Amino acid sequence: MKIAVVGATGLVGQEMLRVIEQRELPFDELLLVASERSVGKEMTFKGKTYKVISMQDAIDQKPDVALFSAGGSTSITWAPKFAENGTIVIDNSSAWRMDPTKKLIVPEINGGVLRIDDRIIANPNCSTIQMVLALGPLHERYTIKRIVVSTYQSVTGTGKAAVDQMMNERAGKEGDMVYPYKIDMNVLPHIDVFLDNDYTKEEMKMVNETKKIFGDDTVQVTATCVRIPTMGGHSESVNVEFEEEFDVAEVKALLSIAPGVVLEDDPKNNIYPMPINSHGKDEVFVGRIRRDETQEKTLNMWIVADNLRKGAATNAVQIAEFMLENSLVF
Ligand code: 2RA
Repeated sequence: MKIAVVGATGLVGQEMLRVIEQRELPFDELLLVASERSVGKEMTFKGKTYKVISMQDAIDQKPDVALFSAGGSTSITWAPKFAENGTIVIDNSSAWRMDPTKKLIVPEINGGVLRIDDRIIANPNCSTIQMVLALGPLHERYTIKRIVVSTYQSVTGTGKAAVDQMMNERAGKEGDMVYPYKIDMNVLPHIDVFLDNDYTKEEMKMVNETKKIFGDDTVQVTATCVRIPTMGGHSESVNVEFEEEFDVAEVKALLSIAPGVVLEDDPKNNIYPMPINSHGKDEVFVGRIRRDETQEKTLNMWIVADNLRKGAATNAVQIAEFMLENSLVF
């Protein structure tokens, strides 16, 4: 199988390469693709040196699968060109996520909708992926009525320049400002741009993508997405109301066997998920599970995952794995 990683020089692109290596995604040939300014740059992968090539060169080599993390406008322009050539594009940008003709996939939740003729497949937003992975089994068992989620998102979600801003501020150094305000020793209730309804694009991604992945428009979601000065992953405080009554012990039992989920829930011994522990891991960590004592059929929980791993690179590679395992790549 010939694989292309498009956006190979970016934070997520480099994480995709790490995940490909660690999960031993089988390939015969690897193409590293980036913007014109990076063409010719050398990168080492599994002890072999590769030269970064251009989009058109990659298209001409007809990769079987192209893992994209190059931004929405680049994907809009180039993904169809790869797809027309027979390449399966798995795109990490928001460009195709709400396109009714494209699938939005978390393999453990809705991988079964994938078909052999799918050519552009959308990878959901990181904050959506970790939430639906944890809530999927509970939706199946108790039917979710409403989700209220507050997120605490790592600066790595913005990219390297944001990490640099935080670290410069922490070191008392001057540097470029990615955010409208200081991020270190601060929090910003502002991720992506504000829309006419006074929610941010990030918050509406969680609303709309959750419905699409669950295939259920009746699931009501409201979100507040916050940037915090941390690395290692995104954290989410989730309040979820079900149609049916539940038993907390059964909820924990369901989560303890849910694919891709790790239960870390022993508050009496200070055991709960934290981004410092999720960093570099592919699982979604769930804890602080407790009944909402103010409302019937309602649960509180805490969900943490590395936004560059399961939130982006790993989920994209797992979509490729799913396609391979189910003979959907030819
Ligand atoms: C963020 N989810 O955290 C967005 C994009 N990665 O900034």
